[in-house]
Amino acid sequence: MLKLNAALFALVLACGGSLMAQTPPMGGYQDAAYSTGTAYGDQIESFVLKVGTTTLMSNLNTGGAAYPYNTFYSAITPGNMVPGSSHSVEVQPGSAYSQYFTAWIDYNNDGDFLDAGEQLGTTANITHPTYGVITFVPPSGVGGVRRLRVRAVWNTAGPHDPVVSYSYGEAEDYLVNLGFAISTSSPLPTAAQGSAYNQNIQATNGTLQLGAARDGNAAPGHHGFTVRQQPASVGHAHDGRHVQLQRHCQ
Ligand SMILES: [Ca+2]
Ligand SMILES: [Ca+2]
Repeated sequence: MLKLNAALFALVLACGGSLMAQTPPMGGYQDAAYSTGTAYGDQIESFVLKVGTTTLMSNLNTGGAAYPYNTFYSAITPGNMVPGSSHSVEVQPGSAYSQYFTAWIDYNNDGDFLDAGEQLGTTANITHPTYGVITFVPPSGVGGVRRLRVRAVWNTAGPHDPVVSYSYGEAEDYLVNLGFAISTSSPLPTAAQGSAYNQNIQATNGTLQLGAARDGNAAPGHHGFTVRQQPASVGHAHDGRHVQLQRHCQ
């Protein structure tokens, strides 16, 4: 096992098997409440998350969700953020009414958006079709999948509270990935008996845990890994590390 950072991800490699990234369960968040919500068109029309000018994830033209006016888009693949780099949450209000926006990320993964640094920022009153832009830099050393929330509030300047009830508006939650980004192909190729090969894995953050499955043969050393960590930032512009994994199947 090679620890790069806090234990939030587990990467499991099996001889001839597949490569998986496991994340902790994400749930238990108190909803962002509204009394009237989207009934008159106060809504988040479109959401985009960018690093620099590159779009990491987007959810466009969603209109306004019905009661309770908040939606957790858990099926959308989390955008792979780059800790230490400038990102932006960009949100467009519906055409009916202008909106103020505030966004958060639960960096410490404790089920709320109240800790220091978790409020990413707030916007002025934004009128369709303009996007409100909240720029922020996610900290290094977080690692893992995290909940992002953005909410629109009519006629009340931010920063807003992440959960208390406002009259008009809409909230949307997403998952974002502050863990390592795996640049290798998945599943791993199958090594022949007695052979070895190198597998390069790029980790931008978080923890890399390497384990060998024994596929029926419990003899010690039947499957083994040799892990070599190369210097940081080899061939890459961001703060990633290179880990070279050499797998032996005997
Ligand atoms: Ca919406
Ligand atoms: Ca928190």
